[in-house]
Amino acid sequence: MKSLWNNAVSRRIVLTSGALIGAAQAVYGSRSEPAAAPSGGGHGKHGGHDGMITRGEVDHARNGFDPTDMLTDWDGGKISKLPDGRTLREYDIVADDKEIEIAPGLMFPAWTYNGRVPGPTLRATEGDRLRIRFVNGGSHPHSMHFHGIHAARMDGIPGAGNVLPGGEFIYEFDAIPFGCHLYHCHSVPLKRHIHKGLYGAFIIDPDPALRPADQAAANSRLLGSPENAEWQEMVLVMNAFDTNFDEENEVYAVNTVAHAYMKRPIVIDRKRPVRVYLINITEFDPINSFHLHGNFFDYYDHGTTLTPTLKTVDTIMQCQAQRGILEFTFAKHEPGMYMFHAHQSEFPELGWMSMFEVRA
Ligand SMILES: [Cu+2]
Repeated sequence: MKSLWNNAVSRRIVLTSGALIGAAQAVYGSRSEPAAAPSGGGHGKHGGHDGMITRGEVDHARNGFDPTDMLTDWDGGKISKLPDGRTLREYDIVADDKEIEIAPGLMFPAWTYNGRVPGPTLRATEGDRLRIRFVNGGSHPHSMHFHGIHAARMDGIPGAGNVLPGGEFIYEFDAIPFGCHLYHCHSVPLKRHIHKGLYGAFIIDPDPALRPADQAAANSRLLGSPENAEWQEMVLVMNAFDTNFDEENEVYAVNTVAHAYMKRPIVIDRKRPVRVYLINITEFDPINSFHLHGNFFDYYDHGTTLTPTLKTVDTIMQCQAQRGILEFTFAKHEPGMYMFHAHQSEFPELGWMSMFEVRA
């Protein structure tokens, strides 16, 4: 298997060659039908890109998750009040083995949180209490390691919240600091547990009452506030898949499905500002990046500040587990298709290329 796959040429053509996709199917024995013909409808506005993106359609219903829905399906958990008046958010997360389709006809034997890759986007407000009941329904030990502030015994590493198959563990800690964070499995070998799909976004909105000096900015970040409703928010998790286990990625994406937002561009109302929660969880490559066409953005590294850490940039680079918030507007642009993609030139060809469809 390795000799068939482990060179740059095979990585590059995997998404464009029906023969190689067929080979991938044979490797995994998961689908008998050939890769579908190019779709008609979705390509009409930018048919010139047909040669640049995957052919056919992924069966999102069978996957059980849809990249368009995943942009905004915040999970606030089950909410109640603690005796001290604070908000308690309770989550149930189950890890499982599950085959998912990451490009048309290309199945990947993933490990998932709640049946999806990335796992649910957990969203809370600064200072909330979080209680996450984690059940391991998979075939290997797993955990949930949160990037946040918590006790060592809640860290989700071997010896502290690592869960054997069939077992469970309750992680409990406060939602601090505010920002754009993530969680992932921290069982060993780590690179295998991450690249199989055990990760997700973890967003903590600032509490405006605690941020008097930056109240307007804090309000705009707080989900459910009138100020926040003005914004078009979305989460983009940059990920990749090693489909032949040679410790190199064959498929790159944001939110798992290669070229999903080329076929179904993300619609932007140009009158409203845009906020992207961007997270890099890509394994095997040291960095990933985000480049926006025809526009510039302000950037908040880790999302832990309310004033930008970088102003007026059009490209940002992230190592694994680095993340941040991008803010930009198309208010003065003419409507149209505005591309965004990784600026490592190989990644867009292998799936990490997307479109904003800016509408008047
Ligand atoms: Cu794991």
